[in-house]
Amino acid sequence: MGNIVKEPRIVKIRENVLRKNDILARELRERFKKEEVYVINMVSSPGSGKTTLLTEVLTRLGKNYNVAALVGDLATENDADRLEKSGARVKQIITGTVCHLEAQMIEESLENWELSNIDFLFIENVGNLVCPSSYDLGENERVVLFSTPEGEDKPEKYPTMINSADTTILTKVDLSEAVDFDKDLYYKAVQDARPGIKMFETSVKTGEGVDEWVAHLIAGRSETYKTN
Ligand SMILES: Nc1nc2c(ncn2[C@@H]2O[C@H](COP(=O)(O)OP(=O)(O)OP(=O)(O)O)[C@@H](O)[C@H]2O)c(=O)[nH]1
Ligand SMILES: [Mg+2]
Repeated sequence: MGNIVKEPRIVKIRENVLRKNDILARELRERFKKEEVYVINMVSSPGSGKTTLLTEVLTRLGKNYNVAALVGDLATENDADRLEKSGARVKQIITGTVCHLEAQMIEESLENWELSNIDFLFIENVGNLVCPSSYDLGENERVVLFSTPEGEDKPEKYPTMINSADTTILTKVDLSEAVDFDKDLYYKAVQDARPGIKMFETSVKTGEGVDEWVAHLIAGRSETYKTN
C-alpha cells in the first residue's frame, strides 16, 4: 500500500518541476520575441568543444551584431573567463549539483541585462547529454554538438537529446583520422535518429565550418524576426 502511494507522488513532483519550467520558458520566449533576441541553446557531453566554438563565433558575430552569452557549469568560472576574451558580454551560472540549466536560472541571470541591446544570446548548457534535454530555456534553436573523439554512435545512444534538438554540429573534424572516426556511420546514426535534421561540421583548429554555422544563425534570426 505504502509503495502505491509513494510512487505517483515522486512522479507528480517531477511533473510539477517540468511544468513550472515550461511556463517560465514560455514567458522568456515571449520576452525574447518582443526584443528580437535570437537565442541558441548549446548542448553536448563535457569537453565536446562548446566553449571553444562559441568563443570563435562570438568574435566573428560580434563584428556586426550585439552578442552575449550565459554559460552553465557545476563549478568554476573558467568558461566565462574564456568566452569574455571574445569581447562579448558573458555571465557564468554555477549550478552546484544540478546537471542542466533551467528557465529560472536564465531569467535570474538576465535581470540586469537590457534585452533590446542583444541580437544573439548564446546559452552554453552544462556538459551532459541527458538532463538538459528536458528543460526548455525559451530558445529559438537547440544545437547538439558531438565531437569526433566521442565516436560515431552517440546520436543513437542519446535519443532524447537528439530528438529535442534543431541542429547538430560535428566538432573537432581535424581529429577525424587520428581517432578513426567514420563519418558515414555518424551521418547514418544522426539521420536514423532524427531524419532531416540539419548537420554542420566544424574545426576550430582549421576554422572549417565556423562561417557556415554563423551564416545559418544570421539567416535564422532574420527569418524569425524579418530583420537583417
Ligand atoms: N583538435 C581540436 N580540439 C578542439 C576543438 N574544439 C575544442 N577542442 C579542444 O577540446 C577541449 C574541450 O573544449 P571545450 O570548448 O572546453 O569543451 P566544452 O564542451 O565547452 O566543455 P565543458 O564546458 O566542460 O562541457 C579543449 O582542450 C579544446 O582545445 C577542435 O575543433 N579541434
Ligand atoms: Mg565549456
